[in-house]
Amino acid sequence: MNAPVNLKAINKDEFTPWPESLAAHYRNAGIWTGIALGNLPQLLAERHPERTALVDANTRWTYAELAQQVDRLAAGFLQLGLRAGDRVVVQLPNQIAFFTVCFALWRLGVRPVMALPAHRSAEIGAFLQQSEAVAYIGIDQYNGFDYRNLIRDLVPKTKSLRYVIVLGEEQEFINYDNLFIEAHDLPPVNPADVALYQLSGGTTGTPKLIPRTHDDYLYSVRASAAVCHLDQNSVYLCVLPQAHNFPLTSPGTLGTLWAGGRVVLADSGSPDVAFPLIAQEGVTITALVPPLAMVWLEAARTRRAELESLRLLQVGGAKFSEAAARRVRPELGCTLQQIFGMAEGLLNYTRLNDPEELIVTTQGRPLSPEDEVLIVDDEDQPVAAGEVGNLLTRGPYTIRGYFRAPEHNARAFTPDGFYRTGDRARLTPSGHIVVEGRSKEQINRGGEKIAAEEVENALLTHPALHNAALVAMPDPYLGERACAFLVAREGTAVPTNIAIRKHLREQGLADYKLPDRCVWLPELPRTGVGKVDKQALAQLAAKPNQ
Ligand code: OOB
Repeated sequence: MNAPVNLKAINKDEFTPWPESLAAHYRNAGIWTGIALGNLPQLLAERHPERTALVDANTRWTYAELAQQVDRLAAGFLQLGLRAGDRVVVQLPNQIAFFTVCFALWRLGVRPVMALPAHRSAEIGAFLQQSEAVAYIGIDQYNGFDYRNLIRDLVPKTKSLRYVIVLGEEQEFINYDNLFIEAHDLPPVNPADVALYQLSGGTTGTPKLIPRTHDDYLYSVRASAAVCHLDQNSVYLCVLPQAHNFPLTSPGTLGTLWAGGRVVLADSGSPDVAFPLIAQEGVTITALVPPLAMVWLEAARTRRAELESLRLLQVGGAKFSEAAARRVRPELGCTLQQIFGMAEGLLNYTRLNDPEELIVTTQGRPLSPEDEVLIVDDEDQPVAAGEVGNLLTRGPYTIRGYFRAPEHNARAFTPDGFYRTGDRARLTPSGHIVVEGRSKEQINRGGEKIAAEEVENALLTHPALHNAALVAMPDPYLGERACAFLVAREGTAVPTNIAIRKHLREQGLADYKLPDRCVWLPELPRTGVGKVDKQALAQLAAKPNQ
């Protein structure tokens, strides 16, 4: 297929490689196959050209059509000026174009940064800056939001940006449809090199980019497809934002394509949209975050007949309560699979034939026999078997470092390459993981991750604020919501909560990061060493509104 490429010719500033002996082992054992992601459409089209690969609201494409369109767009990207190693921020809703774009970029060795439609100028600006992106690919409007305005404001602030490509009405930007030209041969891409950047849920002021290689990403996709028994008859419904690692790789859309199945894209997970699609397309598998799964359980009371074809419901991204998990099989008539994963790598799945008790009480076990999982105390010493501790991991698809973040990397990884997940967990005798909480300063709002520091920094730009701390408060529907504790500057009028939210929006923060509740205090509680006492604040936040 491809001429051999020099595996050593990788720019090591771009990511922290696995130790060479381990990389050799992964290659020899066939874990890393040496297939670049951009070659998948051609490879799959050779296997089953006429089968339907992708379906969205407007279009149905066979594998042959996908391969052809990807080749034509790749030629267009090349003619435009995109080159291997370039980085491109991609922000597209659940439509086929996302796959055409990503595969075409991968075909050239160009690396997409996987932004979500919910991101606003603060996030997109940070991704563009950090990645020194040469291009942004977005849509004209979606869900009442005009992405051209977002990028228009960022163009003058982003020196590296040369191309803005827009689906739909392009205005002064480059029209996406016009980029498709006659396909031609393209040089091979190094499969050991970075393919894309996923986004970290974050704990710090700026979101971190997660470099994933072709080899490691495809391994996680292939192994996930196998764990979920995907085959040509699988029909995967994607309702979560498709650039997120869960619906993209676990096994998600890419896993379904790998297995030769059919991917159905929807732009909403509401039962009114998703249930008729399940019935029409004969959907066999889908993935939800816990709050959405709760909505489906309620809707299924009267609409179960529409779910007839559904075999597997995956739930992950945040902890699914045991009580809700127990309802899935009897009320939806399908198998539940809990999945505990992270964009940095490690994926844990309950297996389809696990005893029901393990499926409803654990978050699964590691995908790969090569995954290493440790539960340690705060001194990195192993805890006694079955005890709760900090979860560390390393393996063939877990990163060894974030993109250009040496100081953060020194904290986020152990000297021997384990990633500190920031999750607190315990192991069952069967090796399944039960997530018991978190040590990282992050709020998990129904699967959407909020880095406390990022929001605190944005809050502190308000002229009336002296201090701010963001903590999680328990919520029956989302699991957690964000509560901001605020201290007003002396002598200033205390702003209204609406004014605070407006200020954060003006800072360009995505809506899901805005605090659900603001509490004003004369000062923030401190720990013995003088740090803000977030535990005390979390306890305060857990009390009902006074
Ligand atoms: C997935 O990825 P991220 O990067 O958005 O978030 C990762 C974090 C984990 O470290 C953990 O704190 C939390 O999300 N999490 C869960 C969980 N699944 C994820 N916490 C409790 N129970 C679960 N089942 O969220 C993600 C990536 C790939 C597949 C699935 C989820």
